[in-house]
Amino acid sequence: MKKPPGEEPKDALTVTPPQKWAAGVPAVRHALEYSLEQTSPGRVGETLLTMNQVDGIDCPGCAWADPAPGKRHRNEYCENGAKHITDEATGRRITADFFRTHPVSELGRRSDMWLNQQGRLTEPMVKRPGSDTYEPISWHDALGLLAEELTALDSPDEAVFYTSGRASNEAAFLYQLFARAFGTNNLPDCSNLCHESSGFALHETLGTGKGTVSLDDLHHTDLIFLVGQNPGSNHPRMLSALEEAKHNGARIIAVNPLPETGLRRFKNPQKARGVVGPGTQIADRFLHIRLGGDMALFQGLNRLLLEAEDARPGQVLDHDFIRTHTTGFDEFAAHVRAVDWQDVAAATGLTREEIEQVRDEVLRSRRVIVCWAMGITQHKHAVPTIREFVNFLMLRGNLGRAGTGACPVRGHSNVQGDRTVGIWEQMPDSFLDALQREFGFDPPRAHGLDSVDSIRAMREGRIKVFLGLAGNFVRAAPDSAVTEDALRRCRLTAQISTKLNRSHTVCGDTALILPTLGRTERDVQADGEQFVTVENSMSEVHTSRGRLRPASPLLLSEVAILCRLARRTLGDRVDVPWERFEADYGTIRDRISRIVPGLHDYNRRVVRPGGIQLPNPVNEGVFHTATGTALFTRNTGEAPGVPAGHLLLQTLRSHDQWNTVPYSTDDRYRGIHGSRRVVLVNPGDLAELGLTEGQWVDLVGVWTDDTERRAEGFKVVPYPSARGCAAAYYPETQVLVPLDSVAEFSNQPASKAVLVRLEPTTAFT
Ligand SMILES: Nc1nc2c(c(=O)[nH]1)N[C@H]1C(S)=C(S)[C@@H](COP(=O)(O)OP(=O)(O)OC[C@H]3O[C@@H](n4cnc5c(=O)[nH]c(N)nc54)[C@H](O)[C@@H]3O)O[C@H]1N2
Ligand SMILES: Nc1nc2c(c(=O)[nH]1)N[C@H]1C(S)=C(S)[C@@H](COP(=O)(O)OP(=O)(O)OC[C@H]3O[C@@H](n4cnc5c(=O)[nH]c(N)nc54)[C@H](O)[C@@H]3O)O[C@H]1N2
Ligand SMILES: [Mo]
Repeated sequence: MKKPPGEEPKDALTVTPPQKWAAGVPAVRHALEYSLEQTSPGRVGETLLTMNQVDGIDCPGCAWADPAPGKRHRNEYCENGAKHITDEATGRRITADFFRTHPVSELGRRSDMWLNQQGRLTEPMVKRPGSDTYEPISWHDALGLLAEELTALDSPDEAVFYTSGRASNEAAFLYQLFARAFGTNNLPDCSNLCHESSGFALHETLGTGKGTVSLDDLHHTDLIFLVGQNPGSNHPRMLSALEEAKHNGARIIAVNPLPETGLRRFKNPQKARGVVGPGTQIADRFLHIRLGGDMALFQGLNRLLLEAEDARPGQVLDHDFIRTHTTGFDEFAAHVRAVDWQDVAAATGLTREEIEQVRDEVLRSRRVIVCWAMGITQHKHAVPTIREFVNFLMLRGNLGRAGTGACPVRGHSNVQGDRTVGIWEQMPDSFLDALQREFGFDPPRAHGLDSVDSIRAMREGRIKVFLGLAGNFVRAAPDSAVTEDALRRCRLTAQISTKLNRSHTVCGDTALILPTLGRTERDVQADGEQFVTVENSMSEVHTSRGRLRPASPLLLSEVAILCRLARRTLGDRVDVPWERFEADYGTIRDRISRIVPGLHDYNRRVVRPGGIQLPNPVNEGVFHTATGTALFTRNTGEAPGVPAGHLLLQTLRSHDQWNTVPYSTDDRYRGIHGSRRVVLVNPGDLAELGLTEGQWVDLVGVWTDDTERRAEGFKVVPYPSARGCAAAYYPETQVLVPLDSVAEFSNQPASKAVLVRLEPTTAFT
């Protein structure tokens, strides 16, 4: 038998029962082990102790908010945050020699994990047309080459500028300024793949794309829904907030096809009871829902609430809120009253009694919060589902009051800030007008390409240059074969990166690696040491200051790279002081403060402990919608069907990875050790499909086109996932997600609902 493809070390799967509680002492031990493997004890201490402290480094992991300045722990980080930061602060280095001995074609056969493990990128590299090897190039020549390719385009719209949510506000602002001054709105970002559906639905119904909940709201509420989210692995510090909420009397309802460990019990390593005691039970109620069943669940719940109002008129709904702040109630109510219970049962896999019990919890709660993440946004009907959450919240006035609201839990540490400062292919005219006033050029008005449309355009040869600011576009995007082919059609692909990844191995005719400083590193420019600023999931903007010596003297900061590139490309075509911006990031923030509402007086306010809280109009009763009110909506859309012989597959994260970058082959909480090539299937489905535990299978995608999408060599693991619903890790399964399988309205890949067949493997013969 051949070894499974793309996996190092060799498959050595062991499966243990899923863990019953999250975090606790082992989490801290795992974090330190990983850290010490990567770098020295001194560097570990230096980074970890300033992490998420006032004037320290903002964790480059998730976007969860920090407690108020006086309430932070000495160690204000989680196991995974510690891993992310030491992954960047690693002592390992990639030099020009490395690329001499590893041609691009060979790197392309390595696993994502192996590529990341090689260490930090240290100098600019170029792969020339016809060559299979990266060779060193000076910064001057690298940026000159990129500028030349950009200026040679027939139209600025033949370039795309991708951003991943690690980029600071300063870098992101300059990036969009450069793209728009150059003449295009082609600014796809990771948000297109992440919370685009949330942004769309919230904008439409509430007039803002952001969540309305603060940490304080979460701490003091009566009922929290955790829908489509795995906080134990992906937002571990959220567990501390949930624990506090529980200690204050809140109840929690988790809705998930998987009984995730972090939803069960949390042992807080920062507290004595977490180290020695049984920890805190997180979810009081668990709804074992089918993939894509959430809209039906909330419609059923909304129907029950309307009927409760019929039974006790004036006592269930918040008529005052509905009258003063909303439109569309009657149409919505008529629609939801007609919801069919059989449809709800089929879509959710839940019984009516279970939903009635949830209704009773809701009726007992004066304050309710709904939290959600990728389990909601990455579905075909994501936008209507989130609109239904909004309907649900508004029925009882759970919006704009303390302890209530909508909480899309963001992924990347600054994904929200990047949007605030202009990374979006469809920024509103008010922003573009402000840009025009400030810098005197006329920004393009036509909407640009998002991530999925960028791939389509590349595939059709309409895009010639791809530039990535952070991230790993090739692995983050769906339909690997299609996306890789699309990228290879470009004349030039260039990546501003800290670590090696797959996107460096899928090259246009020419390819550039532009290595940059990470957040952990000291950033010294002409006017002295600089800091950057970022915005978390709760709209708090604060500083992040790195302390470590840069991984290489040849690294430039993202800001410096962008300023130099802009000067080389645009010359004096626009009146932007790029050199000043590079020397003193405060001058960038001055400009932002005049363009972005809420960031006025940016430099002075952001350095105060805790930073700036951006206002959320919803919490002031203001709705920037077409009607000036919040909207009730009527939502339709069938839950994804699962024909006999098939499974619906969700592609998700393990406990030990950061998005496209696996750190190990373990997923401790789910009891998976030694391999990521596993598919988790309900035991009942296994029996029905005639499959056995431990069997090797290929996952074969089923879509409306005739393209075969096959992910080879996965081991079957029986797992308590909802019936008909399987799970496997992203990005290994990226090859299965069809480019055209997207959420309606938001154009976000539906990577949590991929129809597959499981076939005996062809990989090892
Ligand atoms: N350690 C770590 N932290 C991270 C990341 C990471 O990779 N590693 N990534 C960051 C980023 S960018 C993001 S966006 C977030 C992602 O955070 P999550 O959204 O928690 O990430 P996923 O692993 O995609 O998990 C999706 C969860 O939704 C559930 N789910 C899937 N489909 C459905 C459904 O139809 N209905 C319901 N109710 N549940 C469903 C899955 O079972 C799973 O528990 O995490 C951020 N934090
Ligand atoms: N099938 C499937 N696909 C998905 C998802 C899914 O659940 N399933 N999730 C989607 C989601 S939610 C997201 S957010 C995207 C993630 O998509 P991306 O944000 O594009 O991917 P990451 O894996 O976070 O990018 C990691 C790379 O970023 C670079 N990097 C790290 N830090 C820095 C820095 O400070 N500066 C610079 N310049 N570079 C840096 C490193 O080179 C590293 O290799 O993937 C999406 N794709
Ligand atoms: Mo994300």
